[in-house]
Amino acid sequence: MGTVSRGFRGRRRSSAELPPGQYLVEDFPVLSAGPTPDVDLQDWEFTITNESGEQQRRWDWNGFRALPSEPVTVDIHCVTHWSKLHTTWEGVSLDTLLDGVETSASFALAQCYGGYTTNLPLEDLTDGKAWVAFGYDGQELEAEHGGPARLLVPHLYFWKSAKWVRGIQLLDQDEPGFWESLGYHNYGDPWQEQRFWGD
Ligand SMILES: Nc1nc2c(c(=O)[nH]1)N[C@H]1C(S)=C(S)[C@@H](COP(=O)(O)O)O[C@H]1N2
Ligand SMILES: [Mo]
Repeated sequence: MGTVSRGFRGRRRSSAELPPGQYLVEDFPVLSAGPTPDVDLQDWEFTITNESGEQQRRWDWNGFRALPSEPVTVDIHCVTHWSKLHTTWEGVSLDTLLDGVETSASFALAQCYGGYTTNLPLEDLTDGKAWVAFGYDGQELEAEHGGPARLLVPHLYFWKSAKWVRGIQLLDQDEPGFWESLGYHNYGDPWQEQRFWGD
């Protein structure tokens, strides 16, 4: 890390900000493997289940929205090669959601309304690296982008940022999610260009 801040460099977009093989977009593409699920806030819940299958946490929408949230400005990188810089979100840190959860798990599987799943090491969700986001660009997160709430894990390819997230299952053994079982890289670091199996 150098000492020149992003603010000092201003708004110029240098290729140093783009992982290999990525190009910039100004719009916000929608990529969904299936239809946008209709999630009623009355029925919405977010749960955390531990490696023994025990439900450790459960929030309804009001309970979730009563948790402390924070603004997040991050770059996002899709495996289909588009990147979008300085996107602004509002979300609850996974550190807040996982606070006090007793677990010896090393892995997590994000589960979504509509059935999509994605896996990641638990440590990629902690220490300020991941959020459950409900706001985008100063507005409520739109349904096509994952509203009411989606996972936001910007240091990994954007398929790990599960839309319409409804829970996190903690696991002792890693378990591939939807795209991971169809040939996408298990981890998905955009800076290492980990797009597919074997990358
Ligand atoms: N539930 C769910 N989450 C998902 C997806 C999906 O199909 N279903 N697609 C993933 C992929 S491949 C990408 S690139 C991003 C796209 O998010 P966007 O539509 O907001 O751009 O969502 C990810 N999260
Ligand atoms: Mo993607």
